[in-house]
Amino acid sequence: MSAPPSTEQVPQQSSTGRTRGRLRGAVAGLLAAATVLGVGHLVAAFIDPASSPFFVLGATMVDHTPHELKDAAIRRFGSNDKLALFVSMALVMAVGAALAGLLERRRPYGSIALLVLGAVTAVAALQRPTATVWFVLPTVIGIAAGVLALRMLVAGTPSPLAPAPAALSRRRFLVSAAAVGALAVGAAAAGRVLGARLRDVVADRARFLLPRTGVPAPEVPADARPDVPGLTSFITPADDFYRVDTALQIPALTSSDWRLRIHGMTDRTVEFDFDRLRQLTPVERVLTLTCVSNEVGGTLAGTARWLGYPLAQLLGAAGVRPDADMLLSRSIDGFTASTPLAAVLDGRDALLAIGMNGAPLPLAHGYPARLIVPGLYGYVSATKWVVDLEVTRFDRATAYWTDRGWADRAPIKTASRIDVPAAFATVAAGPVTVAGVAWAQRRGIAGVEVQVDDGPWQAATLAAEYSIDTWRQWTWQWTATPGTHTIRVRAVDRAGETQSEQRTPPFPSGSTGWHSRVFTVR
Ligand SMILES: Nc1nc2c(c(=O)[nH]1)N[C@H]1C(S)=C(S)[C@@H](COP(=O)(O)O)O[C@H]1N2
Ligand SMILES: [Mo]
Repeated sequence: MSAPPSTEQVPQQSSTGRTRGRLRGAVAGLLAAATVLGVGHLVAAFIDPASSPFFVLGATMVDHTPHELKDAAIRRFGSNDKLALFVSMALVMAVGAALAGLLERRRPYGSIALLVLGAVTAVAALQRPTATVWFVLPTVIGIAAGVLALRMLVAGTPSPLAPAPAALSRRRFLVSAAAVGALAVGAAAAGRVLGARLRDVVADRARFLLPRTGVPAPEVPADARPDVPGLTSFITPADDFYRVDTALQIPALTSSDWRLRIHGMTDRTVEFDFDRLRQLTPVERVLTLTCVSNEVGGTLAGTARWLGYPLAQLLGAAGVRPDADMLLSRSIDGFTASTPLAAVLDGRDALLAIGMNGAPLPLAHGYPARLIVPGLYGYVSATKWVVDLEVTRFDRATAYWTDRGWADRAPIKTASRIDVPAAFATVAAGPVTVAGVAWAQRRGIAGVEVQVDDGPWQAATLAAEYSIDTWRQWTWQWTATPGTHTIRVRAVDRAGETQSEQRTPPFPSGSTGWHSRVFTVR
């Protein structure tokens, strides 16, 4: 006698059971993703921190971000652009992981998704500038651990295919989930401890003795820095100095590991280490550095007292061949910049900088050595963590940002900015001090003019000029009348050129346009 098919034999899930199953699926997915990242991070500590799957994905995204997005990110998040990237990556991954966990309950789609992600990450890992074949290992081991964790946890999750009796009890699921979670967090933490190279570099920097300069930079005289509250300070403290780079982790390079190789179209290849550098006398120069991504009125410019070795002298040791026209500098993290050789050899203060404002370079600003070339935007000149200088030609080589469409030749454009009063400030009618900075490195600022609403342009008072390679402060006394007013500023450089009125975006060679601010006067 055969029993009639009975609905009783197909276990039905209650709706709370279904919800619980979904919740467990999502948790399993999240924990599996955490396992991939944690285990990957731990394995990476033995290879290279840059081979950690999370960093590989992040760095790959940074390198392939269209410049519009990069500019938007810098505009919106400033130097927090990396934090913003990490947070958005983490959010996308979390959603993806939860979905993978949900799918895994029916078919191993979640595991397949993890394997695909692993393959993509492994390929991306091999493309990293410092990659060796070992770079795939953190991803491979991380993904293997993640798939195991997912299979194990999902086996304990009620689903239409593995209904309640086959599923792990709630208690056993919680225990396994906690175990996987602890494994992921523990692995990530161990990875951090083992990957403490950065701490070694912090200690190395703390011990680093700046050589004495034979040629200290002149003090900034009082008449070059008017005493106006809110006006940008003439020398930018290192902590306030804008930071722009593609490095998700600050490259960890100690002064004893550091070498600078100079080669290419030279008479000989030479290598400098700090012992060899210490036989030379560094100079000190106050120079204003500017980022090409700076918007009109933006703050991606800063002035510091740089201690360094004249690049022309270092290149002289290698002997530059006359048909070369580019200096291709390379950072330990693979970033490159193409600098016109003429700018390095024409007598300006192009430096291999090792000190900033009387201290070794901060890690984020290139410790232990970087380039500074007055008059050129940072992306074509200011390579941080620099380890290699190749003398070459523009018709043979390109660099990180020029590969992405930015201009080959990028002299800094004349710019001016209103700092005081603050944007949208309300000020009392009567005398008001308006003040700001202007820069035109290599040419120098000859004048700054201010316009209220559509009135005539009026000359601002220029503070003393420190040098043509630094910004210049200006003030203007305004007799403010009640109402809403727009104040505009423009600079004239020593070549006689007035700053361009036309508003253009930073891409591909730097923004142009006059800065204006609106104030309410009561
Ligand atoms: N290694 C490395 N060096 C780099 C960059 C980079 O991405 N990587 N960015 C350049 C750019 S675009 C600028 S504007 C300056 C910024 O230097 P700062 O961060 O010290 O202000 O560094 C330059 N040097
Ligand atoms: Mo830049």
